Amino acid sequence: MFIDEAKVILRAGDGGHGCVSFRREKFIPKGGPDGGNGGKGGDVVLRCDRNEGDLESYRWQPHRSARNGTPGMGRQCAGPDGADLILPVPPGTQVLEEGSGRLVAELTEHGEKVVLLAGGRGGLGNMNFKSSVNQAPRRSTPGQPGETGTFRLVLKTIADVGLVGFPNAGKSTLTNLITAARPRTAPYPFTTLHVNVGVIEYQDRHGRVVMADIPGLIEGAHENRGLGHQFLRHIERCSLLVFLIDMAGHDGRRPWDDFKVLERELRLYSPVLAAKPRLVVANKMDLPAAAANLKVFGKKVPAGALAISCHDGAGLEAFKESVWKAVRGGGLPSLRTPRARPARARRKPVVKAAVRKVVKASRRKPAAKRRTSSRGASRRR
Ligand SMILES: Nc1nc2c(ncn2[C@@H]2O[C@H](COP(=O)(O)OP(=O)(O)OP(=O)(O)O)[C@@H](O)[C@H]2O)c(=O)[nH]1
Ligand SMILES: [Mg+2]
Repeated sequence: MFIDEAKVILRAGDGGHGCVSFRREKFIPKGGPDGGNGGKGGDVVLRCDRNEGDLESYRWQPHRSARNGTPGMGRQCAGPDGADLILPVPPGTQVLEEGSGRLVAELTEHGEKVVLLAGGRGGLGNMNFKSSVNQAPRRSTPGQPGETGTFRLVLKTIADVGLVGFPNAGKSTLTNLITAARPRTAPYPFTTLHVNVGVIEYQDRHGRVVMADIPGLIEGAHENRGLGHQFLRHIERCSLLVFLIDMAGHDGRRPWDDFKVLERELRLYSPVLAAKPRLVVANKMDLPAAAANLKVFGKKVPAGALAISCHDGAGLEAFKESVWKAVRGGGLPSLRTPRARPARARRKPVVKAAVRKVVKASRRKPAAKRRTSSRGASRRR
């Protein structure tokens, strides 16, 4: 099972207590205090690891604790520090404080580490308290308790391109064709239940683009229809969204209606996500109804669509090229980035009829002047 959200209850290690001890050796009377310090408690550390696929292990084992520090010992021996608890998480994991929802940390780069909870400091042994006036102190301090906390781990996949489309549009088929990922494909809706990440390799350019195939989105997903819309979090970090439209019109649906629904559902999930650059792609162009539908689609959606067919591989090179230009090459001129709706134009101030009359009258030329000018005109005639 793919788990992209988990609650964890964490505890850092307590510090070891300081020790009270006196040196006792043959021929050394009154050897003095030699109680060592306690060791520090272990920290709770999150480490970003690209070999981790999801957060499944945290779902089944949410309680985790770091080791406590060992108490100090005689002969001025300090107790060893407790071992840190290292928790591997996949790239793109966000750590939110349970309750407040405050973002505490975000791990995106492989090898990145974040100390989430600090272990308690070790206590001081009695050797630290000797002085000229107190040569045999029986005092030590206890170790500090380690920090504790409850957090929510949320995985947001890191990908350059996110595939958005209705179920059965061919998202997984496309991912299978142009990446090494092998998501399941089948001629029924909701074959994909979680995000699949594939890498498009560009051998000639020595580059790669990471693409995320997500479950299908349907009308009413914001009201939890289908698989809901929570999985859209996996394409939140993408720099390009590919709207994959079934141009043959599945189940009697019309492609331009599908496009409108996808746009709307994205907007309802997050206006920021909906405003991302997009590339509209018309799939299943090998099917009979597709060509006629594409013509109508071009009229209804001004940006048009890039025609491909995963069945016979037509247009796939052009698709890869467009994706490269959009993600690595500074964007496509044809890419439509919906702009935020402009602020509503301010309404003209309503001038009362009486005031308008006064203004008109003041603009009118004086009657006498008009008369002289008309006389002059008749003379000229
Ligand atoms: N004729 C034709 N069939 C296609 C094409 N692309 C995909 N299909 C078929 O469409 C069906 C659904 O494909 P999937 O890749 O599973 O669709 P999906 O968008 O991943 O669907 P969900 O995972 O359910 O969201 C499969 O039977 C594919 O063989 C195409 O270009 N032409
Ligand atoms: Mg799929």
